[in-house]
Amino acid sequence: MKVCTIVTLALAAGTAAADTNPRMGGPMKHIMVHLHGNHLHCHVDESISTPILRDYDESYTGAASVLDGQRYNAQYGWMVDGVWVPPEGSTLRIRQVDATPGIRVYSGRSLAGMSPFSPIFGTAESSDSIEWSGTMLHNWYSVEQTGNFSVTCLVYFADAQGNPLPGYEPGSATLTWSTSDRCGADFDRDGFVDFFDLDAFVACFDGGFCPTGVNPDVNADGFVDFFDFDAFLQIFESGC
Ligand SMILES: [Cu+2]
Repeated sequence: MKVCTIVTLALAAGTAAADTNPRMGGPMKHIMVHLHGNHLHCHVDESISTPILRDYDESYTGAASVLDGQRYNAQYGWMVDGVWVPPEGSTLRIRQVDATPGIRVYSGRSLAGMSPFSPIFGTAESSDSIEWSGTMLHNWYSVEQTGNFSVTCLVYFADAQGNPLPGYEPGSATLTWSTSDRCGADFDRDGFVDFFDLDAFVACFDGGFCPTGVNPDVNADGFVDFFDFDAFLQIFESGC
């Protein structure tokens, strides 16, 4: 099986890329914001499973290098739902009111294109709120430690001073993540990412033998379902 070994080593060696662009981490998970009368409302798309903060062992180009050595994810995206505009003289703001300690946030893609990766929501002593233009916004969330993480945000109309506009109710959304401690693609934990891992995952997913310390709930949402299959394929394809 010499050929197999060589292929395996090549795959393993090819995983630590230098100077690339960060990954969103999975499909977009939108926070839809709509206005009912004087009430802003947030609806998180629950059809997409809980995102996983992951360290891909890569180094990133330019401002994105703040994510180097971090577990991160950018699947959550703010979106305006329906046709409405802020009341005259006001702007939309998002304020982070609660967060698991250790979570850092960097600003996502603007209309112009590249993410600025500026620290926001209290990261590096930044303000706890940002102005939001209302175009789709995927901020970058990162952590160093493992565990479960969440943040809660309010969306509101703000006056010129940034204070909530009287007469309007803010919307609220809680975003959650978990981390993956190891190379998720190396499912059989033999130190290599190869087709044996795919085999091992399918067996474990189907209720058969699971390697020690590994469980088929790949996206860590508490359920073993098709989303885990999807999540594993994605991890497997992107390597470690
Ligand atoms: Cu999006």
